[in-house]
Amino acid sequence: MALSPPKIFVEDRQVPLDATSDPPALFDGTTRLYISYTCPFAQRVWITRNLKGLQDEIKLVPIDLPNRPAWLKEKVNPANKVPALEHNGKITGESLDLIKYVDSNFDGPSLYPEDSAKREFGEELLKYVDETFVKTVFGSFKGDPVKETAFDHVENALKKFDDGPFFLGELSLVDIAYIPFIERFQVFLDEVFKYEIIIGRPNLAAWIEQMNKMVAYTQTKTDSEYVVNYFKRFM
Ligand SMILES: N[C@@H](CCC(=O)N[C@@H](CS)C(=O)NCC(=O)O)C(=O)O
Repeated sequence: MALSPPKIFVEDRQVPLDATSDPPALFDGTTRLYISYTCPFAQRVWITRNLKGLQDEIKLVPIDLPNRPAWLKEKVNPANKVPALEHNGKITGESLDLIKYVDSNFDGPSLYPEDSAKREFGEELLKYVDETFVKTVFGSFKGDPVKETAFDHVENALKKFDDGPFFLGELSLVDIAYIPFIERFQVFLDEVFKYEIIIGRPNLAAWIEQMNKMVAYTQTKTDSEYVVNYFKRFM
């Protein structure tokens, strides 16, 4: 099913819960997505929720991770991480599992095409993103030029289906999996290494431009200054 235009639904950000905050009324039937406003993994699930128009069904619970409440580990997620989704009396973690879970178990436009060739390529790209792309680019901050290969891989992947500017032609979970990291890498590599990831990569440039037209995504973006300062720790 083709994706209908996203609802323009801009939410105010709430003050994140910290070590002094009480937990929400856990397992009261409310569906809650525990995030940090700066976490790229949590951002994937947050974008998925927004694109499917689930702002009322899935309540966001922002956490102040550096000063996180003890109940995050004790009562919500034994891994002590975000994202975590509280739904139907249980908690699930892991962003790549969660975006599929939210897409399959809630209303709203489907974010994964039915076409088997697209799904097969989608699975390949979902495997590549955390196992190779993110690791390779973070590794390059220490001065290794292999970041070129990782962005070229993305550029070539974007050429595969020409029925739209997205990885699988139409917008899908694959775009959602990559954008939080590409957003951050673009800012950081430009600011610190004067390396512009879109130069010589027209498909990547067009894709970033399209992503930035979606309020469901743009309202989840992290402040550039924060990204630059935070990523310096990986140099
Ligand atoms: N593989 C996990 C990674 C989640 C993750 O590392 N989240 C970070 C924030 S961006 C976190 O909660 N870190 C807290 C910690 O490691 O103590 C996923 O994809 O959801």
